[in-house]
Amino acid sequence: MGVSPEPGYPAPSGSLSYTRDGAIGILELARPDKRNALDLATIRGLEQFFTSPPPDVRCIVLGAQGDHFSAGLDLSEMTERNAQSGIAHSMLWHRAFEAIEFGTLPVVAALHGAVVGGGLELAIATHLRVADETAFFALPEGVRGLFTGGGGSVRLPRLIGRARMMDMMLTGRVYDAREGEAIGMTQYVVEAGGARAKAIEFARRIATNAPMSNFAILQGLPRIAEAPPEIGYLTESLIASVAQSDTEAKARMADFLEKRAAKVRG
Ligand code: 1HE
Repeated sequence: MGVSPEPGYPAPSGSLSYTRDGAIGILELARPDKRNALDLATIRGLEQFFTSPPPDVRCIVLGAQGDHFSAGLDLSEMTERNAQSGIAHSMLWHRAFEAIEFGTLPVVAALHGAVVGGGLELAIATHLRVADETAFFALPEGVRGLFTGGGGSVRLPRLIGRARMMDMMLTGRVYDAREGEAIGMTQYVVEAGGARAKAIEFARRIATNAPMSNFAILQGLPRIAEAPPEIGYLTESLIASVAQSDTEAKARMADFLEKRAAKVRG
């Protein structure tokens, strides 16, 4: 399976680079000289990409060039912002990251080095995170006189708990990769330099799931988990019923019953 730049999908901004590897699309933050600080062009590029992802891929790997995933918000763009433009800026981030979390394709993040501030907010909008041993997680907003603006105060407490996020913001606490895994910030840790390859491996596997199942997992699971139980149970029944009536599901179940499908192995 060759890796090819996608002519139809040029980097929406110069700070993003896109290649395709079979059914997998690989999008990378590409401002390593600025430690992949997230400027307006990059956030707009992410919004554009994930709102209309390439039609012929089934899973996206989101990684980064250079030694760090992302240093967060580009602080050089902040100085002139007033309250009103600050709200608009934050809402743009929200739209971009919602396009990831509630988009049509599963997104696997490959993390290394700094995953901080807005970079962490970006990482936790993805569906699966693979960090290498060099990764570290922090929220330096408190130190910089800022607050999260990319949905971090909504997503991160659900992931690691409110008390831990409070600690990170008040004291500047930094979690290393293993600690991040232990508290649920990342699902996997691999050896230094291995996150991209592992993320691609997971993405290939995810791409073989029935598309309807992936859709149900992405759209249904987070909403059901946040819903009052009585709404959650009903929504689960409805989604389960739609998923199992899909012809793909019927074919896959027949494959298993007729001994053509792989078994689950311990
Ligand atoms: C930047 C940024 C940035 C680096 N905005 N330009 N984020 C932070 O508070 C993290 C700030 N960055 C760092 O702590 C460090 O840069 C790193 C630990 C990520 C990497 O350190 P290092 O030694 O590899 O790089 P460096 O020498 O600090 O930076 C290299 C260049 O990148 C340098 O520019 P140069 O022109 O002097 O070469 C830096 O100025 C530039 N750079 N980080 C702009 N963040 C939606 S709200 C979200 C709120 C937040 O994200 S707050 C957290 C902001």
